[in-house]
Amino acid sequence: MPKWLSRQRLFLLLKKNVWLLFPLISIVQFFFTFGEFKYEHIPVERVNDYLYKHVNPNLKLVNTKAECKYDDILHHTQLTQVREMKKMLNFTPKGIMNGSFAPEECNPAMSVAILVTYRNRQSQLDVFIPYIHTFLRKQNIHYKIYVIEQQDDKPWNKGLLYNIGAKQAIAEKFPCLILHDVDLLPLDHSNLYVCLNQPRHMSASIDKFRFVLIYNTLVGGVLAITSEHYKLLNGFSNRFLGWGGEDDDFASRISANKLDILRFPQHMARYTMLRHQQEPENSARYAIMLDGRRRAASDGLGSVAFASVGVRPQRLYTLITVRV
Ligand code: NGS
Repeated sequence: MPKWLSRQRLFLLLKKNVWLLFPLISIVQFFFTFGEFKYEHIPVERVNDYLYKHVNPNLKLVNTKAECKYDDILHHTQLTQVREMKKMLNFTPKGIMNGSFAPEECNPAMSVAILVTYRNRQSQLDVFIPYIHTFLRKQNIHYKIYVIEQQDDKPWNKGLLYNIGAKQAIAEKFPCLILHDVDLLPLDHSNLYVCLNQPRHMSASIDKFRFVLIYNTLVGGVLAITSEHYKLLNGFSNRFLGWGGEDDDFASRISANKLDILRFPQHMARYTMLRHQQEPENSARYAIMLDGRRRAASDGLGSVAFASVGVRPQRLYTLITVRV
């Protein structure tokens, strides 16, 4: 260190100018995470080659209508501003029944079940539901929203809730599942809510993390996966009780089955996260993850256990109540 910049001087300089610390920390942080901005993704021009074009056979298509188009949506990147978000909450539920919607002007090429795991966050659900309907109704897809609510005071079991939601959506013949946190809102119109022919991590760029992908195998937040792949992986482990780890365990199932994790470019994958209190952390999560691969065949979609499950269709979503 040069003489004129002794440790004491540096300390005094910072002490006098505490405000300097904030830009300094941001600059250092920016350079440390810079590489992560450029995560690997499929170019928007190639998305069409990856689309998993399957509709729910229960959806009645009309011969006289043309197939819906998706190119314009994919190429029309448009960021939702905070002031527009308020407008999106003020909507009329035209065309929505039991949480399901299909476009009228054309025949959708893709059907998607959106699975939202939930407990005790009414204020977030009140924002999420109108917002996501307003967002999705412009996407030319057939979709249905399921809210899977854990209705007891036992530790949060997100993996089990996803398995129960997936079973219901698969029984209703949905070919594609989007696993969705209730606190995440997509910001860019071009983030098409569909499956690709490999699992897609959709929430790669969240404002809470300054739009940086925090690690490459992250699949938590919002993930699109075909029902066939979900079954192949035997879904989620049912053994993660409390916050954390179940998504990382799912990522290891993805790689054990030699599937990829695809992503859209950063600007398309932007989300905002609603503030909330986290479920208590699962201190055993790292230990459970250790024998993840050995357990995968016996712990998952094929072995869900619960005290009771109820399915209650409502106008804006189908509620699946679970007591574990
Ligand atoms: C990791 C957790 C994941 C979680 C991710 C992001 O540390 O379950 O953070 O969490 N893994 C473990 O704890 C092993 S977030 O800040 O978005 O809630 O999804």
